[in-house]
Amino acid sequence: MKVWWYFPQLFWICILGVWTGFCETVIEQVCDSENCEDLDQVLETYSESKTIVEYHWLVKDKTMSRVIEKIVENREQDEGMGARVRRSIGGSQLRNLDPFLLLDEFKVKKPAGFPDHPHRGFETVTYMISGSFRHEDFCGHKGVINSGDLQWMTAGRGILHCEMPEGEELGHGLQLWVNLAKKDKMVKPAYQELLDKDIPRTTSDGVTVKIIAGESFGVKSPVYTRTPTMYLDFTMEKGSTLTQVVPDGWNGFVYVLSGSAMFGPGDKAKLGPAHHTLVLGPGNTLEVKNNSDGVCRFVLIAGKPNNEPIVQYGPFVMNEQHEIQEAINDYRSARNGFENASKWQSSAVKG
Ligand SMILES: [Mn+2]
Repeated sequence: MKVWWYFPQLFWICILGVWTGFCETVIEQVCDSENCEDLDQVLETYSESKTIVEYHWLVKDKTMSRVIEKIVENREQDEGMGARVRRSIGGSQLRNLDPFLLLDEFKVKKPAGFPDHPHRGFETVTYMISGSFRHEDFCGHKGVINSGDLQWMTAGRGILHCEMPEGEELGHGLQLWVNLAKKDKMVKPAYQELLDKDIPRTTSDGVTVKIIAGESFGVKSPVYTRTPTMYLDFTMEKGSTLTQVVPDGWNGFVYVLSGSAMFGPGDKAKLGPAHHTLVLGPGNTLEVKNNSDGVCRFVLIAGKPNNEPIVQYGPFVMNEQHEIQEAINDYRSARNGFENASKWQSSAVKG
């Protein structure tokens, strides 16, 4: 047999080696938190996720540029106790966009805030734009996230927590709710917290991107997403252009934080002004051109749909009605994940 016959085999062995190494790096970072899930379980779930494989295959696929299917203006509304919120996903015009249940741009100043409340069945992702927020939960997990920091919280089977502004400054940020697939709804709660300085970012030709989840310009986020998710924070200088891969089959949207730009291909491009949500049509890339007079900042969020029934009752999101009743009963009777609920109060509530 000829020597060259072994070359393809060696190639695949190398690929496997690199892939395994990458998986281990991600898992180590995920498990930094003490409240963490069983490592083997995380690894198993991770290996089922096709996220990274899909990204690479896309390069070989034919490019299909996504057009903007729907544009919704998100007006500021009162969320009680002085919190001001612009609801992107989760409002009356965009009930949900599988796997996303909600995206809020919040502006909260003391004494307003979000005192003790439960969650079950999904993840809450808090990303601070400016100011600080204090977080405290019923398992003793607490901390402050500051401007640019990220907290990716998997509520799983149950979290009771409070989220309050810290200091006198206005707390300005985004909160995204990512639904969990049926198989993950009752997992043990987990946290992934990244300081601003630890979130990977890159700049190229007037485009700066912070990679909160997924991949952009060949740079990957260390955040592990049970539901394959992409979350990118773009700042585009005047005159800059961008083509970003958004995996085929994923649902995606853009939420414009400030400035404006044109989204979509060529003459099909549509204007995306600040505080508007742009829902992406099918395809595998998104083209953006900033031909405005200033800088445009927006987040691009996309995820693999679960394609499962969604039954939501406030902070509980399950697949069936009876599971909602169970969640309410579990919370009230402090069981099945809500064990500490009856004896816990946050320091904000206790005063
Ligand atoms: Mn919450």
